[in-house]
Amino acid sequence: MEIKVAQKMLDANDEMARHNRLLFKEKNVFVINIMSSPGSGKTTLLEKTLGRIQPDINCGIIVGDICTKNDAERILKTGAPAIQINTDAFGGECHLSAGSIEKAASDFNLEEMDLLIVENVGNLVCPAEFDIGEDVRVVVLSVTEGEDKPLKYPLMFRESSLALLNKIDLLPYLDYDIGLTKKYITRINAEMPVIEISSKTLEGFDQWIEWLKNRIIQKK
Ligand SMILES: Nc1nc2c(ncn2[C@@H]2O[C@H](COP(=O)(O)OP(=O)(O)O)[C@@H](O)[C@H]2O)c(=O)[nH]1
Ligand SMILES: [Mg+2]
Repeated sequence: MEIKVAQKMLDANDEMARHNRLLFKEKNVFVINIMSSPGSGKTTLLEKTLGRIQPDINCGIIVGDICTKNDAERILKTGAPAIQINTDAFGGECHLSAGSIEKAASDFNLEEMDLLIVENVGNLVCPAEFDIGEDVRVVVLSVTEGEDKPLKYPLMFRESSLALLNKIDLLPYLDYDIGLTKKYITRINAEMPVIEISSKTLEGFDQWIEWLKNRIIQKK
């Protein structure tokens, strides 16, 4: 009985994700779903990325956390409109659902938007299970998390179009084998590009921004 209820929830989410995808296509908005464990640097990445692509690209940001408006407040300082979803109101869910994205997106002027970036709830498991109607998924993994996370949490790496290896400025202080991480990522998703970045020093950002702009152009 419980399995049936869970299946119903997933079906309803898929239906809403289809609706979102059609809406975003009609409005010509490119949508990225950014996922990672808490603290890997998603919000910092967004702050620095927005600094590089605005005002050429009109952006909107949806951020998900169980509690607090901290991330939306950080994003608003970049000048981009930001909406915070707190899943506390839905029992503290560990992911954003297609329904919550539909509701948040209705507060934006999608006609004037080129790029909608969703920072999902920090978690390497649940967000990968829920389609929100995005065009691409980007997984962020920081070098302080250990090399083996792609093997332990394969779904997120299998379902993503790009992996960003963040915090490479910290490599001199760590026993971390970046080659091994890349080997594990390739084992899970052989086609996926991996870009090494630092959201602190902006190393690797040229490559990341180029990837992003190319994907936006491809949709138009
Ligand atoms: N050294 C270093 N610290 C970073 C980098 N990116 C983020 N951080 C720090 O990591 C912590 C968590 O970052 P945050 O963006 O809030 O992560 P989120 O939970 O994934 O959104 C903060 O203290 C950031 O300053 C990076 O590239 N290098
Ligand atoms: Mg954050």
